[in-house]
Amino acid sequence: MENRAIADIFEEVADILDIKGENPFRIRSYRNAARTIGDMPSGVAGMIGAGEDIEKIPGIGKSIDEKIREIVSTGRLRFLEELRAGLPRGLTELLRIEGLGPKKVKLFHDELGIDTIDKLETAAREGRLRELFRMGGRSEENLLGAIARYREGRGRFKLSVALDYAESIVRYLREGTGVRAVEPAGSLRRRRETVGDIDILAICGPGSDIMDRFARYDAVEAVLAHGKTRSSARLTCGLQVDVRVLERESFGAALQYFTGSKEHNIALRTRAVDRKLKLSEYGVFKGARRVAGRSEKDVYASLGLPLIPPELRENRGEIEAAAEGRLPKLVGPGDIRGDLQMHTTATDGKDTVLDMARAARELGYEYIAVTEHSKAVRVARGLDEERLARHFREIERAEAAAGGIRILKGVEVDILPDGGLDLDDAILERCDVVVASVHYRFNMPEAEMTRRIIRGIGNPRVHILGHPTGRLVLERAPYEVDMAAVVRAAADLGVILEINAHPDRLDLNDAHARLAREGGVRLAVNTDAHSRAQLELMRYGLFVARRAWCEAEDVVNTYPLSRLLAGLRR
Ligand code: DGT
Ligand code: CA
Ligand code: CA
Ligand code: ZN
Repeated sequence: MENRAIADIFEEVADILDIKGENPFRIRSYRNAARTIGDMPSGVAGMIGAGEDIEKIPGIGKSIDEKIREIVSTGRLRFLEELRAGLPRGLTELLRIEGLGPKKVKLFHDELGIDTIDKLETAAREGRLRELFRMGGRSEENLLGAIARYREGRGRFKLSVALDYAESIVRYLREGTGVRAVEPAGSLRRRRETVGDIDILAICGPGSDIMDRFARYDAVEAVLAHGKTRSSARLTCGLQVDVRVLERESFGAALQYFTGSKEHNIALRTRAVDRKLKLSEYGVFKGARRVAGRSEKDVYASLGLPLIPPELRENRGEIEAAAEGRLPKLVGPGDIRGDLQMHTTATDGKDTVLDMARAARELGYEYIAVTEHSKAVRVARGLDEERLARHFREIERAEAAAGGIRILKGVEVDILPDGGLDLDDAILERCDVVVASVHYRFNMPEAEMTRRIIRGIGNPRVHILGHPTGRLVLERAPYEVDMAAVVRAAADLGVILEINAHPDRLDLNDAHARLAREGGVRLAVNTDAHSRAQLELMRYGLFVARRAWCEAEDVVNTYPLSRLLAGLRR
């Protein structure tokens, strides 16, 4: 059982207790447990199996410990099932709508009998929320927007969630009898920011137990189809997984086909037809003769193309670029030399500067920038000028102690609603790296937000615009901002745009990052880590950069330190 599945269970418990108006202390203990487990680098189930005492972990007490054991051994939590039974089914779903917390959900339910999204939508359209709760018409409109976005994203999962499951299922299936190869395909392999389902392809010898093995996978909740060449199951988290068994001779063609995208496949098939060939999931055929199929490389080669990286397969010009020999040489993990946004115990991070530096050195980095929040972010105890100056001394001490890694003095300074910055120029001058970000007052009209951001990065002390649109994947819409205008301003000013690698943010998204790259703007892929473990989230930002056609040259944290520093000067 995955940590994430366990964390989700506790999160749902907390939500239901919250709607029921239970003791806040108790609710918080479930939320803390969910966060602790979700953030843990090793599997809780494995730790229990190895006889480790997880009750000692901060955030996990005796009662949570018992519940974890129940979940790990039975795959479910009776307590949650009892809670669910006592509540209309739609209520917890309402919580998934952006801007709706347990208090509002409870209120809507008690006062208006709203227990489904449809009922909520009708009430908002009829202006009944406005009447009852003195909400403005604008709030109702926002709510309708949030409902529409929820419906669009429903049934989709964040890449990070799907990838965790997919990687562990692939590992598990590879250990099966007579299993020769197992590869994930679909949107997951293209590294889209969300995926609808997980597609897995396999090659097996005679007498293989792969499908039975798949059905026994511990996070499988229901087997939807169980065949010799195709099975399908739903996991406890709701994700659907398809497994297909293929012949070795056509495996490359199937991998190509099931990786998609559909749009890429259609364009590729047209190219095949133009060359009097037929492309299908079984291979490339000239009449009845198969001319390619064993490997993807052969399939593309038979169409006169080099292998196109899965991240580019969206029919956004990649086939033409491949044909003309101008595919980008995509940036990869091996190119990264540092990380230019992270937080420590000085504000809302969990680890000290020294811990972060040591962990970064373990990753082979040459440098990091420690970028605490500024004072406007009160919930994170953001730093004022004086505390930041003192924090710089801690950075110097940590750099000396860590040995062999440069710790750049940074800050993530807030862009205030009027576009001013939250700290004096004098202290910003002393920073090696200034990231400027928006953290509150998101709901401004587009023109105003665009002005705010452009004025913010217009301060010549700013190097990087942090998480430029403020969106949270499947949870919060980007703020209304004219990205094309921001890109033009960044290009003029020589400001770097961030791809925030945190899998909940991925902000810029792939389309915006590509717009920036093509507009002559350089990018920084930063984890925004709030703990050592989160430094490893870099890969999700790199997926976005790759989907945006970025080469190492486009990403400043691939540069050696001296080049980076020279480039940061404005
Ligand atoms: P998802 O699961 O919604 O995130 O997106 P995909 O791309 O994984 O789509 P999925 O799972 O429906 O199908 C996997 C791949 O199979 C898809 O990327 C391309 C291929 N495929 C599916 N349906 C069609 C089709 O009607 N035509 C073509 N050419 N390819 C298809
Ligand atoms: Ca899929
Ligand atoms: Ca599928
Ligand atoms: Zn931030």
